[in-house]
Amino acid sequence: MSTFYQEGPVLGNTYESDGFLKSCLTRMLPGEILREIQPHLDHLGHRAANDLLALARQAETHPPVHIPFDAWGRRVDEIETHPSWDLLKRAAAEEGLVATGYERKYGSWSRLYQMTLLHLYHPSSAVFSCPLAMTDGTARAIELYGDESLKENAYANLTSRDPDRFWTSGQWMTERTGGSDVGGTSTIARPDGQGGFRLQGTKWFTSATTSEMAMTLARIEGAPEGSKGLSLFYLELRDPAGRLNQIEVHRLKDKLGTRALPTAELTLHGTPAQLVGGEGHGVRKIASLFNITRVYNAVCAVSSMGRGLTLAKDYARKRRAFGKRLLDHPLHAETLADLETDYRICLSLVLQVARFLGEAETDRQEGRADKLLRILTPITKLFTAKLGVASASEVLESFGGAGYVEDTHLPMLLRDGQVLAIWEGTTNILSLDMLRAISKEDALAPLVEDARRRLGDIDQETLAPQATILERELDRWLEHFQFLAKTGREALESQARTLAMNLGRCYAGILLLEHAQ
Ligand code: MFK
Ligand code: FAD
Repeated sequence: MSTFYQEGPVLGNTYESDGFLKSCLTRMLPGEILREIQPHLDHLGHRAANDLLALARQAETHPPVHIPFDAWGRRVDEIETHPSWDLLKRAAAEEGLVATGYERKYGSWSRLYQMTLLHLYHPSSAVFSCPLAMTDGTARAIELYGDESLKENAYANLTSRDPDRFWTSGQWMTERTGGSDVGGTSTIARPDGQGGFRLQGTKWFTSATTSEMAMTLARIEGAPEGSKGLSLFYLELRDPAGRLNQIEVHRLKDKLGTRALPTAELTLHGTPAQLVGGEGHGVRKIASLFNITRVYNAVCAVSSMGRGLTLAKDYARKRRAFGKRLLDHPLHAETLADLETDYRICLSLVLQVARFLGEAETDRQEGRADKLLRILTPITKLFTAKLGVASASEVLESFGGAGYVEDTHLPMLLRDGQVLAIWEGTTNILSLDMLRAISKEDALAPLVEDARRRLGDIDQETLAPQATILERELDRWLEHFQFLAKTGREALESQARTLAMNLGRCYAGILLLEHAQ
């Protein structure tokens, strides 16, 4: 009888062990800021491999439960989550996952710091990063469109570091008629006669349904059809006594992944709500929210890639086949090297987007960062999500059969990775959003200029061949785009995904080359 038992992969401090992340931050951040924030990154990297990881595993194995009625038949619609889910929320507040982006202690660098925290937190969070994303996006929407009372109350709670005060927010856009085509929203808002509104309608996907508040879209009675007739609303889920505010929860979704995250179908039966940013143009206003969640989505996709890669590399040092370690087989080593390249390409891209986000919000570049962020957000979201799914699949395969077995916690990487390409805008919808950013915001020229400037700055002695390849790729991309644009809208739309993926790969390649010098 064999006495052999395979050693599994072991996770160490996820900041300390990520040499590429550290070298990117050293390159991008002013030295004094990096010195100041490094202990925090190190601390969170430690937690990600220890207590947070344990909490995330508990939350995954104890998914939320919907309790429609109490013992006496009263409708209560409780959603019970495991205590570990609540502890992940407390940890997020204590570590300033949202607050860091709004305190702006490091000015335009604050977002890069915050997104690095998210990068460390997400893979050990059982996707508590989802409510955090919507919380952050909501804080931004309130900052831009909210009145003083929203800023003093909801905003202060959403950006708090105090776990007893910290609120999370939902983002309720999707109805049964369509999550992409939100213009078909049929939720109606009726004035309540006291300056507020009452909402009536059904929302088909509402994640983080245990949040304290949500931002949603509804049509004020009599407003025109289509998306411009929609308005943006703020609502609180519960009254002061803790009862749901005329919200009926039908059921929780039975999902492929994100199992700890409660995602409900619900109906608003006259739920009190407050108009945000005036009547109409709700989609344009809620875009300030979903453009933030799309950045979160990208950071989380990349951080999961990093987690899978770390585990696969550790395992390849421990597992033996045909007389040597997996790592010593040239083909397995090459497979891991490809995963590493994809991780580095994607990490370079998301860190740069975080940088542009910080610049755009602190407005140091007179609109330049705004345009770069506008076009790079959909590209980065779709590109990292697609590479993330492919990477997770390869990571599972690199463990052989163990990668397919639930108690290794590896299948979760693939199940949770898949959703990142669906929610917050599918790949096609984001490809079309890239076209929208080009046609409406004139955002292509600044991106091409930025790419050419970076190529021009690359060290010609050592990296000239790679720079030339990328320059040609960029030229070819522009030719392709101009040809399609001349051919007509249908041709351009049909190729939008190819265009977005290729531009993402080319720009990210340029960023990676910059890091290589
Ligand atoms: C762990 C990871 C964290 C992530 C957590 C996620 C959890 C939440 C899960 C969710 O999925 S929440 C729901 C997410 N839903 C979406 O993202 C919707 C996807 N569909 C789209 O994005 C459609 O393209 C869109 C709804 C925007 C189409 O709407 P329209 O109204 O048919 O398009 P139109 O007329 O082009 O745009 C209306 C206005 O919005 C225009 O402005 P104007 O009023 O000034 O003309 C657009 O310019 C503006 N707009 C649209 N997209 C924009 C934008 N502005 C800025 N940025 C954008 N991306
Ligand atoms: P559809 O819009 O019907 O799309 C179906 C397919 O058609 C997609 O492949 C899409 O790319 C394609 N398509 C659509 N239009 C076009 C076009 N013009 N050109 C080319 N292709 C097109 N939503 C919320 O509002 N709040 C939440 O909290 C939330 N949580 C979610 C949690 C999970 C786990 C999941 C899976 C979804 C969640 N969603 C949430 C919903 C999510 O945002 C939508 O599922 C998503 O936006 C897609 O909408 P849909 O499902 O209606 O698909």
